[in-house]
Amino acid sequence: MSTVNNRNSGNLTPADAEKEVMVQGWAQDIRNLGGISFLQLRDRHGIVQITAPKKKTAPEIMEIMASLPRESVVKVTGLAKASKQAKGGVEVLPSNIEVLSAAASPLPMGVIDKVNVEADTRFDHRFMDLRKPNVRAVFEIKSQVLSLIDQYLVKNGFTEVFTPKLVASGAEGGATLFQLRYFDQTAYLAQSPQLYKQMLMSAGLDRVFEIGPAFRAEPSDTVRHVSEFISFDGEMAFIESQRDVQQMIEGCTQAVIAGVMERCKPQLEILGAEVTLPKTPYPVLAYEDAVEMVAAEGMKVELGEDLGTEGEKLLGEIMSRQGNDMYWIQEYPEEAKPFYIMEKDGSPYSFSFDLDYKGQEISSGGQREHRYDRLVERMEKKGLDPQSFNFYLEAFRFGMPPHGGWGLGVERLVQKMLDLPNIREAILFPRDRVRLVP
Ligand code: AMO
Repeated sequence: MSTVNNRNSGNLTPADAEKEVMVQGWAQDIRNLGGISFLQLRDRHGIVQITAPKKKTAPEIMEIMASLPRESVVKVTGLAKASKQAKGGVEVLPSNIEVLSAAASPLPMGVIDKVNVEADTRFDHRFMDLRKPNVRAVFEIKSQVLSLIDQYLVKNGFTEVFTPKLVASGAEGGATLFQLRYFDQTAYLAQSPQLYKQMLMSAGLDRVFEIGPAFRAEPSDTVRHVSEFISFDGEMAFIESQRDVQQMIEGCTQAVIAGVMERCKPQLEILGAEVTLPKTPYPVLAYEDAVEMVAAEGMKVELGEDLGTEGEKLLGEIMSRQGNDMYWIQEYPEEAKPFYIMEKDGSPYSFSFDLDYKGQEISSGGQREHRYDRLVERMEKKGLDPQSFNFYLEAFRFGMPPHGGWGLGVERLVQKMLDLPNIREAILFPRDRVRLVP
């Protein structure tokens, strides 16, 4: 008996011709034409055609082919044959078909049908939606993004850390905190690793990064806000200025985009996405200049206010006309920034920045206030009770180096890199105000 070669359906090539092969996958499409039956078998790597001419195929197999519901999972053994008609130049003549899991019908949504399916239907049946190669490709790319981030930061002397997601106080404002019962106390889901990554600067870990879930009770229903996202955070001690932090992010985002262009060619082709490497160095805009630039094009933003979604978009268009996809906005008024950001003495500004990519903020950060007294002052100024941050403040009383860092929304980076219309396309099971299932 000849050896059976296990193959991924999409990986069979004409070089496999005349071999006994075994392939498994989903029955994407079945055609029974009387004298011959065709089955398009799909797996993660692609599609192979199973061709069953009635004259050369056992009647039991013809019967299975005739009654097999679409999207069932099957295991096919047979002879691989070179074929000019079949996709990939090879087909399989089945000597055995085993139905591993028959799909019920009707299907909740089609996988290959060209009909436009509502986003809600897609997210309701995400397991089915993800069977589409273009939907799945985004997650293969996202996985590479995470591995590239990791590689870049480790190369730059960072230690990967994991901080608690069940916390006693929030760092990014009370309005977006998810509250829950924690035995007999009140706890919150972490909005960011902010307080912990700063405490680790006092611990001497020097350069840390974390890639993990962050939770925000975002009431806004937009294409760039969700209530659970993956935050890529970094913190660096002994910095001279926020510029040190910005250089690290810039190096990292460039390495990630270049890495995706190199590693993810098949996925980018499936998506029809053209990724280009942003121009470096990323231009630096002062916040007030950014406000003026959008004002010159007819959009009024009050000084001290956020540019807002529309302002960011317009600024993105202006910068894109100058060939810039990525740019910094800095010199934000200290009033607009959280308590942990350092004030620029003698001015209303702060040592903070945002990084925008094609008209959308993807990261923000800055130099931190590491002086205990000044930090407490800033908390009080922002109406916070320093008492409830004791665990954090203590780390500033016994030797805290100057430091700074950033938070970057991984899905926003993926969204903008691939020009996806909605951040939810970069999240397997998105969470927002109206979605908690699946
Ligand atoms: P910030 O609140 O700006 O800063 O968040 C950092 C980055 O996280 C992403 N992000 C989101 N992505 C999707 N949905 C949301 N609801 C959402 N909220 C934020 C964005 C944003 O730029 N502690 C600081 C960072 C620091 O200073 O180190 C912080 O969390 O891409």
